[in-house]
Amino acid sequence: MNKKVTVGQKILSANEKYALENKRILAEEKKLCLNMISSPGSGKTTILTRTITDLKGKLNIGVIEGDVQTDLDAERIRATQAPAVQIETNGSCHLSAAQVNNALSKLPVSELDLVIIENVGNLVCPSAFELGENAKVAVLSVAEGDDKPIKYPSIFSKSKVMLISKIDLLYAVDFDIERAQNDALKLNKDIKIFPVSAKSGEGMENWYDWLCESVKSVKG
Ligand SMILES: Nc1nc2c(ncn2[C@@H]2O[C@H](COP(=O)(O)OP(=O)(O)OP(=O)(O)O)[C@@H](O)[C@H]2O)c(=O)[nH]1
Ligand SMILES: [Mg+2]
Repeated sequence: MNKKVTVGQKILSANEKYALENKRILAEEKKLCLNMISSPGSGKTTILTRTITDLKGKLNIGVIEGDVQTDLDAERIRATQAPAVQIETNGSCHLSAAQVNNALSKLPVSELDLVIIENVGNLVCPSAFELGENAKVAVLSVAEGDDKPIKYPSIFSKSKVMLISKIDLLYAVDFDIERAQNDALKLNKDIKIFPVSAKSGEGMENWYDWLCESVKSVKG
């Protein structure tokens, strides 16, 4: 007679195993790790280069760059003197935890205060793959439209922070900040929302304060 045995333990996917391993490495070193997710071109790398430059002497930031092709973004980060590792996914629309595990081994993690992962530009796929981060940061530029939180709810539901970027362009586009904020808060009542412009610098201080506080709370 065939017996059915129920195993009361979740079988982890390869991605989940690597994500747990990344979490363990980062927790052991007491480093904050953020996973930045958005559509292509919302301004992720520009926000990172300005953040690294403005927080020089306050926070040491290392970056893992994910792109389908090229190491252009890692080069932009290295131009600020911060360490960066480029992952080219060669077609995949998101980073995997295994790729991040490999990139972490190439970063001087012990010398950093935080690691920021810039995921492949895509508002859908990256939200489904944990990388071992402490928090996801969604970026939505005003040029993309204020309906994006309700059209692509997964990433806004799972993120701790939403940066509304390129607010210097508000004069040129019909983007209702209040609507985008309210829709994101309906999906995720705890999400912190910071309207910013990496070009003019407007609003960036609020993002920096959140970063410094979060680094402090992970260091304990
Ligand atoms: N006006 C304005 N333009 C910006 C701002 N931030 C970025 N940009 C421009 O937006 C374009 C895309 O910026 P990136 O920083 O490369 O965007 P990204 O999200 O890293 O792009 P991918 O990595 O390709 O997904 C560039 O031409 C930037 O100069 C901003 O705050 N204001
Ligand atoms: Mg980029």
